[in-house]
Amino acid sequence: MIVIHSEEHRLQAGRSELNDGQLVPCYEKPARADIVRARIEAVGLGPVVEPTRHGIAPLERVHDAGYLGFLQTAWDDWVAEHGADIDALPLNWVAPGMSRRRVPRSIDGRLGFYSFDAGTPITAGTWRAATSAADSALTGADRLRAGDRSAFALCRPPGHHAGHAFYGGYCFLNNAAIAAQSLRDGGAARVAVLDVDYHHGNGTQEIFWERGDVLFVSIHADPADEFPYFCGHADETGAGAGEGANLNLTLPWGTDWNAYAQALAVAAARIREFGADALVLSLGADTYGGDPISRFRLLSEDFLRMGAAIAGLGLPTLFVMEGGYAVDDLGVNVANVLTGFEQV
Ligand code: OKS
Ligand code: ZN
Repeated sequence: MIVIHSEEHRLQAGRSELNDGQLVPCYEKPARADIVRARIEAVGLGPVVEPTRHGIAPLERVHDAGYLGFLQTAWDDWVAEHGADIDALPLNWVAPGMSRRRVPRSIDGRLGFYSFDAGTPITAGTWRAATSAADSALTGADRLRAGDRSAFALCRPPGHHAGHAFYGGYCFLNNAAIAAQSLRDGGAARVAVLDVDYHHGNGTQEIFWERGDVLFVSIHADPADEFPYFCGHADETGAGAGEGANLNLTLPWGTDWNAYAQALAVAAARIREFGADALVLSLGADTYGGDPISRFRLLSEDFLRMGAAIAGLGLPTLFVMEGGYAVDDLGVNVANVLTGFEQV
């Protein structure tokens, strides 16, 4: 399978995130993509190619124009206010009852307006890195349209927490949603997005919430216990034309392959029933037992089984990289999904 990857990912290299009451080094760091690329080359998965530039139009199909404008100038606005020595992190958010009608003028206000956590620093290279990742996903969608059975967009920064007009959870542009919309615009009548990252893909859910043409299925840690906390519950099923086209499968801390495989079978059955023409797979490997910020217990060999189960759907499949922070084992775990898929 072809792998799409840009070196520009390393322009996103935040210094620190707020975690457990402390500023700690960012878990979402360039070494993640480097080790995945190295493993993919070692196992000879397929050629690694640069993304082609797709410009702003396909981003605007999914994201708010005002939000995209904010992201493009946020770093310069931050530097003008605070200097270039510190990454931009938000500190204030709206609570229920506060007005969200006006976009604040101040950069600090706008960081809070367009975000939902303090774990996602904006840096000098954030916009370029994020657009390179979106371009990788879009180039992967192009490959499916050209007839490839599968493609892997090795995206960094990740995307599934980014919504129509917000960032957070290390995500700025929703690479998977942008690719899914691109497949729709390219002629696929129905597209399924399956999110196997440990965390709920709240951004993807929000973007397709009222859409009956894009099915979103996510298998993740119960948000009662886990980030992003405020959505991802089983009773969130979509609205309007999208009623029933959103499926959240929540699992408890400590979940192993046995329980995970059962949820994956339920997800697969729903995707089959939906009758998708193409599948976008949000591929996080933070379900791994060794992940430093997550609490499932998958083993490296389980990711081979995951890939095989996904292949069983028989759909043109675009894999889009999301989370996974056990860096030493991340290459093996991600490559295992892809080789497990190819072996079917
Ligand atoms: C607090 C930790 C925030 C967890 C972000 C999870 C990112 C992720 N700073 N999403 O899939 O892996
Ligand atoms: Zn995750």
